[in-house]
Amino acid sequence: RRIERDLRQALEGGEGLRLAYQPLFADDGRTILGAEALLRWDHPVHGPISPSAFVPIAEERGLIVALGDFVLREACRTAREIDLPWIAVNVSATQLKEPLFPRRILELLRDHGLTPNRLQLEITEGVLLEATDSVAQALEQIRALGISVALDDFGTGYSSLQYLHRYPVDKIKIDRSFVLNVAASEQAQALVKAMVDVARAFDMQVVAEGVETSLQRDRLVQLGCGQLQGFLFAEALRVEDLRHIIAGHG
Ligand code: G
Ligand code: G
Ligand code: MN
Ligand code: NA
Repeated sequence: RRIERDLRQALEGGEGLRLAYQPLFADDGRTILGAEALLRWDHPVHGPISPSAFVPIAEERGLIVALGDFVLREACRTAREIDLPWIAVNVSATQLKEPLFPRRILELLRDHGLTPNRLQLEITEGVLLEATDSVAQALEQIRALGISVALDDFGTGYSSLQYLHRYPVDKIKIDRSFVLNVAASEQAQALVKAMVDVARAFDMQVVAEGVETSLQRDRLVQLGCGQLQGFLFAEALRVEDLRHIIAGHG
């Protein structure tokens, strides 16, 4: 496929691929706690292509490990460069299954002079759905190294509560489909509250993602979400823009 060839080329030449960084805020809505790295590809002909379109192709065509390595490298470089408290990186199941993955992460952290608490890995429930012993083992190793793991899109998968038991994580990110109605719907509020209660019981941090309005923010804070992410606060930014708002010139 043409996209595969172009992606290979982009990975080799380092052209067109870059990361954008969306900050996460404390529940005061002002303090920046860290940022999530989000992959962007500006295709020379087709323009911007979403990672939800090309990451699955990369998975299928055996490019995900190289692509993931690029993302981790760039993310670490930025965390160091602009002195971020931590950087969160999305990783796929294939990356986790790679036996050398934990070692590679350590190597990258060391190369960039970062302690393990400066890196967080985001996995989706889908990863746990098809989880094997090797995934469980990788997660265990990664957390033992002091790198924290967040469960992304929380609440959208199946029997998520089972998974928490079997695959402990440090943080859940409540999917934005719950956040969407949380200002108006009592049912949505009950669901968020239930997720916050579960998180407390498992000693996990809670992020609400996709926060777009101040009414949503107020309700989420009231329900106990300690971290907030969404367009209300900031979209995914270029490094220079993130550096700028961190420096307080927002
Ligand atoms: O940023 P955007 O909405 O385009 O992201 C679409 C999807 O792609 C999201 O689910 C996001 O988690 C995923 N994604 C973004 N960056 C990366 C990445 O570096 N690696 C992986 N595996 N997924 C990513
Ligand atoms: O699956 P994941 O949570 O990694 O997806 C991240 C994607 O969500 C990014 O592409 C980002 O652009 C998008 N996103 C971040 N904040 C918001 C928001 O407030 N509203 C909407 N609709 N999308 C958001
Ligand atoms: Mn994510
Ligand atoms: Na998400």
